[in-house]
Amino acid sequence: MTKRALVTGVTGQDGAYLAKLLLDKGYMVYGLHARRATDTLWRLRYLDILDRVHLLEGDLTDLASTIRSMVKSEADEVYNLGAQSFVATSWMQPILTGYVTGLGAVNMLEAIRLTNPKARFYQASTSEMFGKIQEPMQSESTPFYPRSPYGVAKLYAHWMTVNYRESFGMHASSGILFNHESPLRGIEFVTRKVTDAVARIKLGKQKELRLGNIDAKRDWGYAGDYVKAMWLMLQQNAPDDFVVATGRTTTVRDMCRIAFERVGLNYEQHVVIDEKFFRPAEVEVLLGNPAKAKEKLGWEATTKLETLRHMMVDAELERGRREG
Ligand code: NAP
Ligand code: F7E
Repeated sequence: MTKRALVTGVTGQDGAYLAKLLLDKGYMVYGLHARRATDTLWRLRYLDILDRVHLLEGDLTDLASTIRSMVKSEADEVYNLGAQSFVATSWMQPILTGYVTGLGAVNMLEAIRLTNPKARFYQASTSEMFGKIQEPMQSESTPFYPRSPYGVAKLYAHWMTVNYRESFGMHASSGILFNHESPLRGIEFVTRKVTDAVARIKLGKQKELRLGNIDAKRDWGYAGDYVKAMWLMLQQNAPDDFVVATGRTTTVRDMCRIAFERVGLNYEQHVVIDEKFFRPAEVEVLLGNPAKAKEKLGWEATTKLETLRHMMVDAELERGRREG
């Protein structure tokens, strides 16, 4: 029988890659699609899957939408990727972030509980929940200490996922994913902001790149690898929580250097530090321990940061040349 999946946030970076993965596995894929005045379907077009994903209009903050999406999709597996996901914005819109990123997950859990409690649920949790890190390498047992309204909202959604699992016996799993990037990353996130600038500088369209705290360190992986871990979690007999990471951490500065070097440029001649991009409270360093995911899911990150940076710079150069 054809398996059916519902993906919230299907128009986002991970939603697009996950939808592609599921389609390739023969799933019928439904996507919750929040109406916007501008075009948000470009990633589904980029992966050439727009006509194969069944888009269901709805918003995570609207319980009727989540119930209707469950009824219409008759999903066996639900991946909750929808969120206000930009950390910096979460200080400007903390309440909206709470509604979408926190309560939105509960709307989805309630919709499942009311319509088909046997459906399996994946919650997109995040390394931002570790925030001010309590251990040098963060695993499933590391205490949380979120540092932004986004991290706090995600922590609420995470514990609600655990709670619905323990209270109602739901197959609800939480993937604590560290930063993962790709050519489909939103332009406001630092890896894509850098590769966009590298291409524009190389093509003579821009001179400088303004950044905030380039001493921050992140454990960066490739989104195409990470969506496989999401799927694997829902194929397990028992629900559980997993850290998904590479186990290597790098400064924003070095990540930048690698990208500029790809086109023969020196980042030091182009990067300007701008206070505007500093955050009210910073997550200084993140480094994940993916041992449990390797042992139980057989999952491992396979794309090195250098390969990822080159992939993103090359895609950006091609975009830049196409746009003229
Ligand atoms: P993304 O590109 O920002 O995508 C977010 C998605 O959520 C978009 O499709 C967006 O739709 C949708 N959305 C926003 N508000 C919504 C609402 N009110 N109702 C329904 N949908 C709404 O994020 P991503 O990088 O793919 O990440 C996917 C998920 O994983 C997110 O929950 C994120 O917080 C989490 N996460 C990401 C990372 C990472 O490094 N990428 C790491 C850990 C966890 P529009 O396009 O219409 O705005
Ligand atoms: O920042 C520093 C910034 O915005 C990374 C989201 O997917 O991953 C992402 O959150 C670091 C931070 O990602 C600029 O201060 C310096 O230390 O790319 P980012 P993030 O905040 O780590 C987690 C796991 C998620 O769950 C989130 O949804 O880079 N940084 N200068 C800058 N960051 C940005 N955006 N822009 C700068 O100019």
